[in-house]
Amino acid sequence: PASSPRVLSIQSHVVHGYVGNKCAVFPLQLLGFEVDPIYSVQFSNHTGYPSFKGARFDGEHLKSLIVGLEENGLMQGYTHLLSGYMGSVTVLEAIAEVMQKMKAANNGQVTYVCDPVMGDEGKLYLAPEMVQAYRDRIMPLASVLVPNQFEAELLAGCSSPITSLQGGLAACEALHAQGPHTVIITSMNLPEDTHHVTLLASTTQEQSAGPHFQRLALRIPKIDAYFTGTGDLMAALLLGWLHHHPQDLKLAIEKATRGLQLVLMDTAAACGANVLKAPRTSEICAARELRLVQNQAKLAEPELHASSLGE
Ligand code: ATP
Ligand code: PLP
Ligand code: PXL
Repeated sequence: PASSPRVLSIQSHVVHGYVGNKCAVFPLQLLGFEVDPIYSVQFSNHTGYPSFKGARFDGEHLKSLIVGLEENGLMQGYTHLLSGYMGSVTVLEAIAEVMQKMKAANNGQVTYVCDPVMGDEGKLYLAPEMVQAYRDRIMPLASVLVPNQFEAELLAGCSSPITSLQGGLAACEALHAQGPHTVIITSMNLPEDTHHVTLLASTTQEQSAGPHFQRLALRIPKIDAYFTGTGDLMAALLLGWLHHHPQDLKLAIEKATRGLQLVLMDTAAACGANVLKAPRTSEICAARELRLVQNQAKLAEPELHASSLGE
Protein backbone atom coordinates (compact mmCIF):
# COMPACT_ATOMS: atom_id res chain seq x y z
CA PRO A 1 0.00 0.00 0.00
CA ALA A 2 1.08 3.60 -0.63
CA SER A 3 2.63 5.30 2.40
CA SER A 4 0.75 8.06 4.17
CA PRO A 5 1.36 11.66 3.19
CA ARG A 6 3.62 13.33 5.75
CA VAL A 7 3.60 16.99 6.75
CA LEU A 8 6.30 19.02 8.50
CA SER A 9 4.29 21.75 10.19
CA ILE A 10 6.21 24.77 11.51
CA GLN A 11 3.88 26.92 13.60
CA SER A 12 3.08 28.09 17.12
CA HIS A 13 2.40 25.85 20.05
CA VAL A 14 0.09 26.98 22.83
CA VAL A 15 -0.36 25.02 26.03
CA HIS A 16 -4.02 25.90 26.41
CA GLY A 17 -6.35 26.31 23.47
CA TYR A 18 -6.22 26.14 19.71
CA VAL A 19 -4.05 28.17 17.34
CA GLY A 20 -1.08 27.22 15.16
CA ASN A 21 0.01 23.62 15.40
CA LYS A 22 -2.83 22.87 17.85
CA CYS A 23 -5.13 23.62 14.87
CA ALA A 24 -3.07 21.63 12.38
CA VAL A 25 -1.78 18.43 13.96
CA PHE A 26 -5.05 16.83 15.03
CA PRO A 27 -7.14 17.88 11.99
CA LEU A 28 -4.48 16.64 9.57
CA GLN A 29 -4.15 13.37 11.46
CA LEU A 30 -7.93 13.00 11.11
CA LEU A 31 -7.47 13.39 7.35
CA GLY A 32 -4.93 10.58 7.24
CA PHE A 33 -1.66 12.51 7.40
CA GLU A 34 1.42 11.83 9.47
CA VAL A 35 2.16 15.22 11.07
CA ASP A 36 5.52 16.27 12.48
CA PRO A 37 5.21 19.58 14.35
CA ILE A 38 8.04 22.04 14.92
CA TYR A 39 7.24 24.97 17.20
CA SER A 40 8.05 28.53 16.14
CA VAL A 41 6.98 29.73 19.59
CA GLN A 42 5.71 28.04 22.73
CA PHE A 43 3.25 30.21 24.62
CA SER A 44 0.86 29.52 27.48
CA ASN A 45 -2.11 30.66 25.36
CA HIS A 46 -2.77 32.77 22.26
CA THR A 47 -1.73 36.42 22.27
CA GLY A 48 -5.29 37.76 22.24
CA TYR A 49 -5.67 36.93 25.93
CA PRO A 50 -4.94 39.75 28.40
CA SER A 51 -1.50 38.16 29.02
CA PHE A 52 0.69 35.29 27.91
CA LYS A 53 4.04 33.73 28.85
CA GLY A 54 6.54 31.66 26.93
CA ALA A 55 9.36 31.83 24.44
CA ARG A 56 10.04 32.33 20.75
CA PHE A 57 12.46 30.00 18.98
CA ASP A 58 15.00 31.31 16.50
CA GLY A 59 16.31 30.08 13.16
CA GLU A 60 19.23 28.24 14.78
CA HIS A 61 16.86 26.13 16.87
CA LEU A 62 14.91 25.15 13.76
CA LYS A 63 18.08 24.38 11.82
CA SER A 64 19.41 22.16 14.60
CA LEU A 65 16.21 20.10 14.64
CA ILE A 66 16.54 19.64 10.88
CA VAL A 67 20.16 18.48 11.28
CA GLY A 68 18.91 15.88 13.78
CA LEU A 69 16.34 14.65 11.28
CA GLU A 70 18.94 14.56 8.49
CA GLU A 71 21.41 12.59 10.59
CA ASN A 72 18.80 9.89 11.01
CA GLY A 73 17.57 9.88 7.44
CA LEU A 74 14.24 11.30 8.54
CA MET A 75 13.94 14.08 5.97
CA GLN A 76 12.85 11.46 3.49
CA GLY A 77 9.15 10.82 3.18
CA TYR A 78 7.83 14.36 3.49
CA THR A 79 5.14 15.27 0.98
CA HIS A 80 4.25 18.66 2.49
CA LEU A 81 5.65 21.63 4.38
CA LEU A 82 3.13 23.82 6.21
CA SER A 83 4.10 27.13 7.81
CA GLY A 84 2.12 29.69 9.77
CA TYR A 85 2.91 32.24 12.47
CA MET A 86 6.68 32.76 12.83
CA GLY A 87 8.14 34.47 15.86
CA SER A 88 11.11 36.03 14.04
CA VAL A 89 12.76 36.80 10.71
CA THR A 90 15.51 34.25 11.40
CA VAL A 91 12.95 31.42 11.51
CA LEU A 92 11.54 32.61 8.21
CA GLU A 93 15.01 32.60 6.66
CA ALA A 94 15.69 29.14 8.04
CA ILE A 95 12.46 27.86 6.47
CA ALA A 96 13.81 28.64 3.02
CA GLU A 97 16.74 26.35 3.83
CA VAL A 98 14.46 23.64 5.23
CA MET A 99 12.35 23.67 2.08
CA GLN A 100 15.43 23.24 -0.11
CA LYS A 101 16.61 20.31 2.02
CA MET A 102 13.17 18.68 1.95
CA LYS A 103 13.03 18.94 -1.81
CA ALA A 104 16.51 17.50 -2.19
CA ALA A 105 15.56 14.53 0.01
CA ASN A 106 12.30 13.86 -1.86
CA ASN A 107 13.01 14.20 -5.58
CA GLY A 108 11.68 17.75 -5.60
CA GLN A 109 8.20 16.44 -4.80
CA VAL A 110 7.22 18.56 -1.81
CA THR A 111 4.16 20.84 -1.69
CA TYR A 112 4.70 23.93 0.44
CA VAL A 113 1.50 25.40 1.86
CA CYS A 114 2.33 28.84 3.26
CA ASP A 115 0.06 30.92 5.48
CA PRO A 116 1.94 34.23 5.52
CA VAL A 117 0.67 35.28 8.94
CA MET A 118 1.47 38.97 9.30
CA GLY A 119 -1.65 40.82 10.32
CA ASP A 120 -5.34 41.39 9.84
CA GLU A 121 -7.77 44.20 9.12
CA GLY A 122 -5.10 46.73 8.16
CA LYS A 123 -2.87 46.04 11.15
CA LEU A 124 0.58 44.46 10.93
CA TYR A 125 1.34 42.41 14.02
CA LEU A 126 4.89 41.51 13.15
CA ALA A 127 8.04 43.53 12.40
CA PRO A 128 7.81 45.23 8.97
CA GLU A 129 10.96 43.43 7.76
CA MET A 130 8.91 40.21 7.83
CA VAL A 131 6.97 41.43 4.78
CA GLN A 132 10.15 41.78 2.73
CA ALA A 133 11.47 38.44 4.01
CA TYR A 134 8.25 36.72 2.87
CA ARG A 135 8.57 38.35 -0.55
CA ASP A 136 12.27 37.67 -1.05
CA ARG A 137 12.77 34.30 0.59
CA ILE A 138 9.47 32.47 0.92
CA MET A 139 7.21 33.36 -2.02
CA PRO A 140 9.52 31.81 -4.64
CA LEU A 141 9.32 28.48 -2.77
CA ALA A 142 5.60 28.40 -1.92
CA SER A 143 3.27 26.10 -3.87
CA VAL A 144 0.01 27.13 -2.22
CA LEU A 145 -0.36 30.55 -0.54
CA VAL A 146 -3.28 31.12 1.86
CA PRO A 147 -3.23 34.79 2.89
CA ASN A 148 -6.09 36.76 4.37
CA GLN A 149 -7.11 39.95 2.57
CA PHE A 150 -4.59 42.19 4.33
CA GLU A 151 -1.71 39.76 3.80
CA ALA A 152 -2.61 39.44 0.11
CA GLU A 153 -2.55 43.23 -0.23
CA LEU A 154 0.84 43.49 1.49
CA LEU A 155 2.52 40.75 -0.56
CA ALA A 156 0.93 41.76 -3.86
CA GLY A 157 1.95 45.36 -3.28
CA CYS A 158 -1.59 46.70 -3.69
CA SER A 159 -1.69 50.50 -3.54
CA SER A 160 -5.18 50.47 -2.02
CA PRO A 161 -7.32 47.88 -0.20
CA ILE A 162 -9.14 45.20 -2.18
CA THR A 163 -12.83 46.13 -2.45
CA SER A 164 -14.02 43.87 -5.27
CA LEU A 165 -13.60 40.43 -6.80
CA GLN A 166 -11.69 42.07 -9.66
CA GLY A 167 -9.29 43.62 -7.16
CA GLY A 168 -8.85 40.24 -5.49
CA LEU A 169 -8.11 38.56 -8.81
CA ALA A 170 -5.55 41.23 -9.67
CA ALA A 171 -3.84 40.57 -6.34
CA CYS A 172 -3.84 36.81 -7.09
CA GLU A 173 -2.12 37.51 -10.42
CA ALA A 174 0.58 39.52 -8.69
CA LEU A 175 1.03 36.72 -6.14
CA HIS A 176 1.25 33.95 -8.78
CA ALA A 177 4.01 35.96 -10.47
CA GLN A 178 6.07 35.60 -7.28
CA GLY A 179 5.86 31.78 -7.22
CA PRO A 180 2.77 30.03 -5.82
CA HIS A 181 0.74 28.06 -8.39
CA THR A 182 -2.28 28.24 -6.13
CA VAL A 183 -3.43 31.30 -4.20
CA ILE A 184 -6.41 31.16 -1.86
CA ILE A 185 -7.40 34.43 -0.19
CA THR A 186 -9.28 32.89 2.70
CA SER A 187 -11.36 35.88 3.72
CA MET A 188 -12.18 39.11 1.92
CA ASN A 189 -14.62 41.63 3.35
CA LEU A 190 -16.26 43.27 0.34
CA PRO A 191 -18.16 46.51 0.99
CA GLU A 192 -21.24 45.48 -1.03
CA ASP A 193 -21.57 42.15 0.79
CA THR A 194 -21.26 42.85 4.51
CA HIS A 195 -23.03 39.68 5.65
CA HIS A 196 -20.55 37.33 4.00
CA VAL A 197 -16.82 36.80 3.83
CA THR A 198 -15.61 35.92 0.35
CA LEU A 199 -12.98 33.29 -0.30
CA LEU A 200 -11.15 33.65 -3.61
CA ALA A 201 -9.08 30.84 -5.14
CA SER A 202 -6.88 31.00 -8.20
CA THR A 203 -4.72 28.26 -9.65
CA THR A 204 -2.32 28.18 -12.58
CA GLN A 205 -1.08 24.65 -12.26
CA GLU A 206 0.98 22.84 -14.89
CA GLN A 207 -0.68 19.48 -15.50
CA SER A 208 0.16 16.75 -17.96
CA ALA A 209 -2.52 18.06 -20.33
CA GLY A 210 -0.99 21.55 -20.21
CA PRO A 211 -1.41 24.57 -17.97
CA HIS A 212 -4.66 24.57 -16.03
CA PHE A 213 -6.22 27.86 -14.94
CA GLN A 214 -9.09 28.04 -12.57
CA ARG A 215 -10.62 30.71 -10.38
CA LEU A 216 -13.48 30.49 -8.00
CA ALA A 217 -15.14 32.59 -5.35
CA LEU A 218 -17.15 31.31 -2.43
CA ARG A 219 -19.43 33.46 -0.23
CA ILE A 220 -19.42 32.33 3.39
CA PRO A 221 -22.14 33.58 5.78
CA LYS A 222 -20.51 35.61 8.56
CA ILE A 223 -21.01 34.46 12.11
CA ASP A 224 -21.20 37.55 14.27
CA ALA A 225 -18.28 36.71 16.52
CA TYR A 226 -14.50 36.82 16.55
CA PHE A 227 -12.66 33.52 16.78
CA THR A 228 -8.91 32.89 16.97
CA GLY A 229 -7.13 30.12 15.08
CA THR A 230 -9.58 30.03 12.18
CA GLY A 231 -6.92 30.96 9.61
CA ASP A 232 -4.62 28.24 10.96
CA LEU A 233 -7.35 25.60 10.87
CA MET A 234 -8.34 26.69 7.36
CA ALA A 235 -4.74 26.35 6.10
CA ALA A 236 -4.48 22.82 7.52
CA LEU A 237 -7.84 21.74 6.08
CA LEU A 238 -6.97 23.19 2.67
CA LEU A 239 -3.68 21.30 2.63
CA GLY A 240 -5.51 18.11 3.53
CA TRP A 241 -8.40 18.37 1.09
CA LEU A 242 -6.29 19.68 -1.81
CA HIS A 243 -4.19 16.57 -1.41
CA HIS A 244 -7.21 14.26 -1.36
CA HIS A 245 -8.87 15.99 -4.34
CA PRO A 246 -6.00 17.08 -6.58
CA GLN A 247 -8.25 17.32 -9.63
CA ASP A 248 -11.14 19.10 -7.96
CA LEU A 249 -10.26 22.49 -6.49
CA LYS A 250 -13.91 23.34 -5.87
CA LEU A 251 -14.63 20.20 -3.87
CA ALA A 252 -11.45 20.60 -1.83
CA ILE A 253 -12.32 24.19 -0.95
CA GLU A 254 -15.92 23.31 -0.12
CA LYS A 255 -14.87 20.52 2.22
CA ALA A 256 -12.31 22.70 4.02
CA THR A 257 -14.76 25.58 4.34
CA ARG A 258 -17.64 23.39 5.45
CA GLY A 259 -15.57 21.62 8.13
CA LEU A 260 -14.44 24.97 9.50
CA GLN A 261 -17.96 26.43 9.46
CA LEU A 262 -19.31 23.39 11.33
CA VAL A 263 -16.66 23.87 14.04
CA LEU A 264 -17.46 27.59 14.28
CA MET A 265 -21.21 27.05 14.47
CA ASP A 266 -20.83 24.48 17.22
CA THR A 267 -18.32 26.67 19.10
CA ALA A 268 -20.68 29.65 18.82
CA ALA A 269 -23.63 27.57 20.04
CA ALA A 270 -21.62 26.19 22.96
CA CYS A 271 -20.47 29.59 24.20
CA GLY A 272 -23.79 31.39 23.84
CA ALA A 273 -24.63 34.88 22.63
CA ASN A 274 -23.30 36.83 25.63
CA VAL A 275 -19.86 35.24 25.30
CA LEU A 276 -19.69 35.87 21.55
CA LYS A 277 -20.06 39.63 22.03
CA ALA A 278 -18.20 40.09 25.30
CA PRO A 279 -14.88 41.94 25.64
CA ARG A 280 -11.76 39.79 25.81
CA THR A 281 -11.24 38.78 29.39
CA SER A 282 -9.29 35.57 30.02
CA GLU A 283 -12.50 33.76 30.79
CA ILE A 284 -14.17 34.90 27.56
CA CYS A 285 -11.13 34.00 25.44
CA ALA A 286 -11.06 30.53 26.97
CA ALA A 287 -14.79 30.06 26.33
CA ARG A 288 -14.31 30.90 22.63
CA GLU A 289 -11.55 28.34 21.95
CA LEU A 290 -12.39 26.23 18.89
CA ARG A 291 -14.08 22.91 19.69
CA LEU A 292 -11.95 20.65 17.51
CA VAL A 293 -12.10 17.45 19.54
CA GLN A 294 -15.89 17.64 19.87
CA ASN A 295 -16.30 18.16 16.11
CA GLN A 296 -13.77 15.68 14.82
CA ALA A 297 -16.30 13.65 12.83
CA LYS A 298 -17.44 16.79 10.99
CA LEU A 299 -13.87 17.75 10.13
CA ALA A 300 -13.13 14.28 8.79
CA GLU A 301 -16.37 14.04 6.81
CA PRO A 302 -17.94 17.43 6.29
CA GLU A 303 -21.43 16.96 4.92
CA LEU A 304 -21.94 19.16 1.91
CA HIS A 305 -25.50 20.16 1.23
CA ALA A 306 -25.94 21.53 -2.24
CA SER A 307 -27.43 24.87 -1.29
CA SER A 308 -25.10 25.70 1.56
CA LEU A 309 -22.39 27.37 -0.45
CA GLY A 310 -22.76 29.65 -3.40
CA GLU A 311 -20.13 29.89 -6.09
P1 ATP B 1 -4.31 34.12 8.67
O1 ATP B 1 -3.80 35.42 9.21
O2 ATP B 1 -3.83 32.91 9.41
O3 ATP B 1 -4.20 33.99 7.17
P2 ATP B 1 -7.04 34.71 8.42
O4 ATP B 1 -7.17 36.09 8.96
O5 ATP B 1 -7.08 34.43 6.98
O6 ATP B 1 -5.82 34.04 9.09
P3 ATP B 1 -9.70 34.28 8.97
O7 ATP B 1 -9.94 35.70 8.56
O8 ATP B 1 -10.09 33.86 10.30
O9 ATP B 1 -8.22 33.88 8.94
O10 ATP B 1 -10.39 33.41 7.87
C1 ATP B 1 -10.21 32.04 7.72
C2 ATP B 1 -11.56 31.38 7.52
O11 ATP B 1 -12.25 31.39 8.74
C3 ATP B 1 -12.48 32.06 6.52
O12 ATP B 1 -12.34 31.47 5.26
C4 ATP B 1 -13.87 31.74 7.10
O13 ATP B 1 -14.31 30.52 6.53
C5 ATP B 1 -13.62 31.47 8.55
N1 ATP B 1 -14.15 32.48 9.49
C6 ATP B 1 -13.44 33.18 10.39
N2 ATP B 1 -14.22 33.96 11.13
C7 ATP B 1 -15.47 33.75 10.72
C8 ATP B 1 -16.77 34.26 11.10
N3 ATP B 1 -16.90 35.15 12.07
N4 ATP B 1 -17.83 33.81 10.43
C9 ATP B 1 -17.72 32.90 9.46
N5 ATP B 1 -16.55 32.39 9.06
C10 ATP B 1 -15.44 32.79 9.67
N1 PLP C 1 -4.52 20.82 -6.65
C1 PLP C 1 -4.29 22.08 -6.30
C2 PLP C 1 -5.01 23.18 -7.01
C3 PLP C 1 -3.38 22.37 -5.29
O1 PLP C 1 -3.18 23.61 -4.92
C4 PLP C 1 -2.70 21.31 -4.66
C5 PLP C 1 -1.74 21.60 -3.62
O2 PLP C 1 -1.87 21.31 -2.49
C6 PLP C 1 -2.99 20.03 -5.00
C7 PLP C 1 -3.89 19.84 -6.02
C8 PLP C 1 -2.48 18.82 -4.30
O3 PLP C 1 -1.12 18.71 -4.15
P1 PLP C 1 -0.66 17.60 -3.11
O4 PLP C 1 -1.32 16.32 -3.49
O5 PLP C 1 0.82 17.55 -3.23
O6 PLP C 1 -1.17 18.10 -1.79
O1 PXL D 1 -3.91 32.21 14.93
C1 PXL D 1 -2.78 32.93 14.81
C2 PXL D 1 -1.90 32.82 16.00
C3 PXL D 1 -0.81 31.99 15.95
N1 PXL D 1 0.04 31.84 16.97
C4 PXL D 1 -0.12 32.52 18.12
C5 PXL D 1 -1.20 33.39 18.24
C6 PXL D 1 -2.12 33.54 17.17
C7 PXL D 1 -3.26 34.45 17.31
O2 PXL D 1 -3.48 35.05 18.31
O3 PXL D 1 -1.36 34.07 19.39
C8 PXL D 1 0.86 32.33 19.23
